[in-house]
Amino acid sequence: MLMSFARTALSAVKFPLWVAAVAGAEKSFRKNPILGSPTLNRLGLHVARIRLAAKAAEYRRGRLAGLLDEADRAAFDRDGIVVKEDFLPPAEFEALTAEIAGRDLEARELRQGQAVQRMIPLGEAVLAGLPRLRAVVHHPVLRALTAYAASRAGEPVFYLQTVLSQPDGPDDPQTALHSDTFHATTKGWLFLHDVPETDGPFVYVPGSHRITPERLAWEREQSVLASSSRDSHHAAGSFRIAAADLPRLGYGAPVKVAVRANTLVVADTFGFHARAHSDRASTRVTLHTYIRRNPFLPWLGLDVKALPGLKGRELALYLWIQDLKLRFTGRGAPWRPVGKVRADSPAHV
Ligand SMILES: O=C(O)CCC(=O)C(=O)O
Ligand SMILES: [Fe+2]
Repeated sequence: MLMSFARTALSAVKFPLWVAAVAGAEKSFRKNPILGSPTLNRLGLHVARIRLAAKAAEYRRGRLAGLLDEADRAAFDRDGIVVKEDFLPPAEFEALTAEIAGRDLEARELRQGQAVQRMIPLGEAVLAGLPRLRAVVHHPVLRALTAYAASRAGEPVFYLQTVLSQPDGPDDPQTALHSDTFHATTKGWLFLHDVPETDGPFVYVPGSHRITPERLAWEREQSVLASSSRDSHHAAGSFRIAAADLPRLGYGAPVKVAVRANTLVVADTFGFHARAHSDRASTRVTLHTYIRRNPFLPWLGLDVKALPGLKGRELALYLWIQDLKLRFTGRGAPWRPVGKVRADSPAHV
């Protein structure tokens, strides 16, 4: 009785937050009972959010288009992904990899199935000691591409990302084809060495960033069922899809983006993508970037995260909050600090 009263009282407090979240980037069908409501989604809540966010993204991209090379823009609009080989001049790329090699840097690790992801956050203090890397982080072509792909002019997050994959073991959830969220958003990688098809490259379904009537019908079906899905990622709003269902949505087959060192890949991860299963033990080191912000706002800038004091600290702030949460509630903070390590060292968790 007391418990049920406490639950009702808590829901009353949370209710306005759930409603407010509908107007933001919140995507979990399980955590937010409004977003997860089968009735509201049958009535079209999820599909309305997709449509509205897509309209807003199209409008914002229109205003960012001038920043980009015309060929890159056309490739992105068509495919949802841009692959730029030989991104840096060879001498600059060599100097970049030499700068990173042998450096011990403060890292975190997360195990997901047979894969371990390492993150070396690149805040201003770390970048001050890595001038070559700092120059890439501020590279105008990389900035323009990620901004256009994300349909945002805001400050991206950067970290050195290492993916350590094993061929056996429970499945890494990233190897299932999925869309990260319901709106345009970007992830980018500058590959610091070759990643052949056998070593767990990025996989993308070209054109799946575009909404087709069939995609919307599929999204509606998923949204009605998502809150009770047994797949926690699906329920959290990163919809999984079987490759066999892609043609029904008007999309082609997934493509493995095997790359040579010094290739930049920028994708809209509303489009379906995955990390290919690695056929052998492999270590994939990249400069990784992403931008995620409120998908409905029409303006490009006005990003609180670009304010002095917050600029470049989004990731540090996120990790700090996660650590606090772990300390006080015993939950959260899946990213374990592992001290200062080399980007290509073996896993610690
Ligand atoms: O690491 C990859 O190749 C893709 C992983 C992924 O799905 C993601 O980062 O959203
Ligand atoms: Fe993803």
